Amino acid sequence: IIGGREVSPHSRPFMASIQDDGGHVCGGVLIHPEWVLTAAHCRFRFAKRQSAKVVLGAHSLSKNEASKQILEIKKFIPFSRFRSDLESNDVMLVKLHTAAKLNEYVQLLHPRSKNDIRAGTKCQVTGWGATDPEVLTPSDTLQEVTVTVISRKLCNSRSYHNHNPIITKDMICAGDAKGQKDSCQGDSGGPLVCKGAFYALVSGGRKCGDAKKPGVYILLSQKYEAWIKSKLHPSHGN
Ligand code: 4AZ
Repeated sequence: IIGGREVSPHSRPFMASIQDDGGHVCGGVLIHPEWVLTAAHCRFRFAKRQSAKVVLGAHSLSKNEASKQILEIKKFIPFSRFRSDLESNDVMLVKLHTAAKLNEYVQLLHPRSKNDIRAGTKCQVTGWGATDPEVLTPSDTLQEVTVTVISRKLCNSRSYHNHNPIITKDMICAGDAKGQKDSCQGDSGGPLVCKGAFYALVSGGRKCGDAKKPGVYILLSQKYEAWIKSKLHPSHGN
């Protein structure tokens, strides 16, 4: 998170840090005691997929916090039509081996499916990603910043041209006119919360903290909601 601030410890109890032996790799959101929602491209960032773990209840990644639950992963389920080349459908479910114990430090956040968000809406993005665009190492403590939704038209315009693959209706751009507030490496898979509702996931962007290269987020639209439901509750049809 660029240009943000440290959140009050445990005030975002739905946040997951997805880690491998080398430490934090991606953010995620606990949407059910056994399921974390994250970005599909995170799958390629694990040095060893077998050693990947989900850490819940954390504030500082380095400290031995009694609130932490470190859980093994049973499987990764990327969205069926995830395309890493187009950076589209960058959504993945992570099934935990054992259910998280919900308490003061570990709670669920349910996605609110929405098919668009108006440009100008202010949203919060939260994560342990890099705080310096020049030093792409994770932050020890959980950070958050407010960013503003930018229209797709502007985001796809030549002067913003951010993204080789275009910003489709499944994606939104959000940033800051001065470019000083943004998500960054390691924030991928974390939540974008607008007016208190969890609407989107951090997907990526070309750089961090550049005014004309805003962050790209995956909008949790109905198609993802239906897919999540079919994986979480396979007996209810589908
Ligand atoms: C990343 O690599 C990443 N500035 C996340 C967010 C942004 C860029 C890169 C947006 O995880």
